[in-house]
Amino acid sequence: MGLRSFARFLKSLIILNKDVSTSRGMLYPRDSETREVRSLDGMWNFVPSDETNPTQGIRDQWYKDDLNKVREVIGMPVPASYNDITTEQSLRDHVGTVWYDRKFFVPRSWAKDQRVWLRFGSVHYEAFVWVNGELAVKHEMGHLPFEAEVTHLLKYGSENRITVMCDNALIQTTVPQGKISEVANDNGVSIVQSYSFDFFNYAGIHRSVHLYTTPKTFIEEVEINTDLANDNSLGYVYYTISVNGSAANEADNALYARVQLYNREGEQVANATSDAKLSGMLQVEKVKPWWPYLMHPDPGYLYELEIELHAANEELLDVYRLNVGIRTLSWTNTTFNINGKPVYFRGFGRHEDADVRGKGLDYALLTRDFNLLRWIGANAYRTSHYPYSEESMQFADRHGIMIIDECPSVDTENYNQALLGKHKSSLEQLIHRDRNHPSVVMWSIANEPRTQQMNADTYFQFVATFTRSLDSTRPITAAIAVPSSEDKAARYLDIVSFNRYNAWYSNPGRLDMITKRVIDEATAWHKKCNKPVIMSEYGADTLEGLHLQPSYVWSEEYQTDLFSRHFKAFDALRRQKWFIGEFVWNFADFKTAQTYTRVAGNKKGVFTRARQPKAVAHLLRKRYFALGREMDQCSFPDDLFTYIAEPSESGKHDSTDL
Ligand code: BDP
Repeated sequence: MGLRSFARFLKSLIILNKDVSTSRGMLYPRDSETREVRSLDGMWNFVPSDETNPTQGIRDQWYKDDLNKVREVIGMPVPASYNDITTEQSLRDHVGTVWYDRKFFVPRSWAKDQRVWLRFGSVHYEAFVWVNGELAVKHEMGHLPFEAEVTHLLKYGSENRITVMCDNALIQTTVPQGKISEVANDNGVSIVQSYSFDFFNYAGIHRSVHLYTTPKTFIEEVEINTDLANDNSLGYVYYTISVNGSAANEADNALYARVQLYNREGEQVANATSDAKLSGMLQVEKVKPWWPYLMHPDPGYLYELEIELHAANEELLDVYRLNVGIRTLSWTNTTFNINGKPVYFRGFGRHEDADVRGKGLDYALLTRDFNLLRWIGANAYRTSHYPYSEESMQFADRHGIMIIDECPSVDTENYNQALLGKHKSSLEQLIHRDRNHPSVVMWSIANEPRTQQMNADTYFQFVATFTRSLDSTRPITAAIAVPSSEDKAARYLDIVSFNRYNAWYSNPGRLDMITKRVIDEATAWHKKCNKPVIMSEYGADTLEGLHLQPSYVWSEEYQTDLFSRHFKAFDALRRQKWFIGEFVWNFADFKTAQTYTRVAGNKKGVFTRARQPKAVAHLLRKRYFALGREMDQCSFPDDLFTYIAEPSESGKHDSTDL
């Protein structure tokens, strides 16, 4: 790129910096005295488009009537990815648009004095939604919610139809990026989606669909910030409320909010009346701060905030409740602190992934996963490589699991203006959705971006500055795999995370080439950036049940030995103080695109895809609890150590040796 075109590139980035549209509303749907919520989850009708004619349904207006009148439909569960539900390869690998529809009734009572909203937890990747044949909303970006008011589109006291067109195509200006090409096959040509990221491009209506009502004038946004004082015995909850509705616009009708905070026992611990701008502060005596799991005997403490919106004449307009955890975050160039106490992350990279349902929300799986996180003594995970469900964020709040919240930018390359706009939009939507979760302690702005490339410097400067402008209360990181000597982006981060597969992708089988390399690379990052450092990925593919002694790649023994060599490096690094966390890749085995390096997917899980432990899980559990005890004096679970033999006086070997 010449100097002039580089200047042009820079200028266009600056212009685009102002160009990101801002999310509105989308509070998690909850019922209350003034709101009703109805789920549209269940069985929908489904039909894929022809891959060679993806826009046919739009041209032929399939949304104007029932889908089963235009094509033969099949049943499709919502929420779920559609890919693995049938036995057809053509649907598993389908590229382009698919259509869903279903009918539902809206009660007559909903016609009176209120608004109705239609909300999707996520549709991957792009969605068009019609209600009774009229366009209700369009949205681009997987893994993030969107909604629209549908009051005027509904038929009250009668049957309605909702139609969704979902497009899974990824190109160079989508987040994440992909490529679509036509390739010759035995019968002609086929459309092929390719992508460099290492997880299956599951698609469909991945999370719940809700209809919900609000009053005409209602609480549209709530923003919470918290603080602690006096040795953490006094808590502060700062709130800002935004209202949507005509009553808010009448000059003589100054609205106000009555805000009450309840503890876990349901007792009121603070209350306040807002100022005219609908903001204010609650002060909590003898506060119970939100602490991560194992950092405190009562982790994940949540209060309930009840917000009542009133008109000047005292009339109660709207009620909304949400959970609040009171905690502080701070960071330096060597530490990351919660409530003033340094944190050491013991975590995982993960995926939303399961047999049959793909990336579809599943409460049973979510509950099992959190039980496993607690069992193994982890205190954190990164939402690699996209935002996880809102329900999972609520679980993390309640269990005290710290979240590094990642936007869907993965393997970012070929930097261009359109991409930057969407990348920033993904962060805007993510931060808007997750800013009130105490579990969210860091934003990850990308995974393994190609930060050695031309323009990576300017591009990530913009992304980081934009992210900070939306939330300055949390540090920013990115998981980088480029060597520190070649990277151009880490200097814009607050905390440097790096991914490295010693003795796997580099020097496979060489367990003797791990410990020093990990120490050297972490040290190089700290020397270069003078920031806290995390190892955000390390691991080895491991076929459950494969045992080979001496350990050999793909065996359970190899995964165990490889982890142990990393632990040694982490312990040497911990002594340096600026090394603040270790994240295994991956929590569980997961599906990927088909390649000869993957056996039915990526097998780097500590747990199998069915969420059962591999041998290494027992080792990792001992380490994570040992770290918890060393740093935060947590107690050990009764079954952490298996009885082997009476310890002899000379060779005493028990849990205290850890
Ligand atoms: C890392 C990626 C992750 C992959 C992992 C692997 O961040 O998405 O799954 O490698 O290859 O580079 O297992």
